This record gives sequence, C-alpha cells and structure tokens, in this order.
Amino acid sequence: MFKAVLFDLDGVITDTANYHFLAWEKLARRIGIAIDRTFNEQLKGVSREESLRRILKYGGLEKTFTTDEFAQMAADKNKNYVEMIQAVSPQDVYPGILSLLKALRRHDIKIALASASKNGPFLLEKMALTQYFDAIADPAKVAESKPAPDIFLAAAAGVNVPIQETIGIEDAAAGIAAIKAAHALPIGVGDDDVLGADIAIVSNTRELTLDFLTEVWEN
Ligand code: B16
Ligand code: MG
Repeated sequence: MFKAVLFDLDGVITDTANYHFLAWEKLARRIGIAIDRTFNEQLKGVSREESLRRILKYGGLEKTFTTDEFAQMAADKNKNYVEMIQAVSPQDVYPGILSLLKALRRHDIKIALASASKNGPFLLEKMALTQYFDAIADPAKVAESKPAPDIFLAAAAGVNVPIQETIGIEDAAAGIAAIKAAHALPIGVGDDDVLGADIAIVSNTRELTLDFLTEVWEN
C-alpha cells in the first residue's frame, strides 16, 4: 500500500490557472505580446521564471531585456497575481479534494504538497487546508523545476517516505513527467491527449477517492 500522496496545487486542489493567465496576459500586453489560453497551456506547472522566458520567446523578445528588467517583470506579474488570489476561500477547493485529504489522514497516509508555486503555502491557508499537509516542498529550494523530479523528491523526503511508496497527482504534462522521473506512481487530472494514455487519469477531481487511489496502486 502507498504511504504518501504528493499533491500538485494549481489544477489539482484548486483552479488558480485562470489567475496566472490573467496576470501573465496583462504583463505580456504591456510589452506588446498577445497570449491566448491555448498558449497558456504551456505555462501550466512551469515555474514563474520559465513561464516568462516562454512568453518572451513566443513574442520574439527573448534577447530584449536585461536581467534586472526580467526580474522586475516576474515580480510585477506576481504582485498582480497575489492581488487576485486574496479572494480565494475554502469554497474554491475542487470537488472531492477535502474528503480525500480527510480519508488519507484517517488511514495514516502522509500528505505533501509538490507545487511549483511559491504562493502554495498562502493558498493552502486561504482554502483552510494547511492542517491536512504533513509537508510542503519549497520550490525555491529545489535545483530544477518540473519536468525534473526534484519537487516530488523533496515532497516525499519531507514526509520521510521512500518515493517508490508514493502517489503523485498532477494536471500538467510537465508535472506528470516529473512524477515519472521521480519514480512515484502518477495519477493525472485532465485529458489523456495532454497527459498520456499510459497512466491513470480522472477527468474530474470528484473521482479522486481513496478507493480509486488504492485500485490504481494495486493494478
Ligand atoms: P508562482 P502548480 C504552478 O503551480 C502553476 O501551474 C504555474 O502556472 C506557475 O507559473 C507556477 O506554479 C509558479 O507559481 O508564480 O506562484 O510561484 O501547478 O505546480 O501547483
Ligand atoms: Mg498544476
């Protein structure tokens, strides 16, 4: 039986992707780049700095800005994003997630956060979920961001469970790649054309029950 579940945040626990998109869109518009929701798919699960690099490349402006200007743009996007997420509340938790967290606790299965977001701890507080988490991996402290395995390895280490005895839950292709590279068992939230046909996938977080996780683990 698995001993820990490593949760991604954006797209698994709640839908902050829309706020990330709106904040990036505003920043991009300021420098003359138009991004749409199709392009935004490439930013899911990707770190703040890498997201900005991808936007600049998309707009053909990758060599235009100094290191300081780059850092300032990332900070401006985050300031705008943080303003938007002030309104996040327990009502924003995706269906089924709270009951899964409670069931895991009842069965003594550890719970850790493996999000690329530096705003993860703040969001968990806003959703009143902090108490369920045994560890929150710090994305500022890992060498490589998703699709590298680092954040999932750090999350498993945080709860003292060997990575091979964990399940990782993710909504982004970069995140599923990270879980596979870490050698945890992946479960995807979304579509198999994005996440791959070789892993267990749910289309709605409501399906993420302890019974379902156990079934995936035992098969
Ligand atoms: P921040 P996840 C990711 O969250 C988001 O999907 C991605 O769009 C964002 O750029 C990244 O966090 C960093 O977030 O700017 O708040 O540090 O899916 O890994 O939970
Ligand atoms: Mg995500």
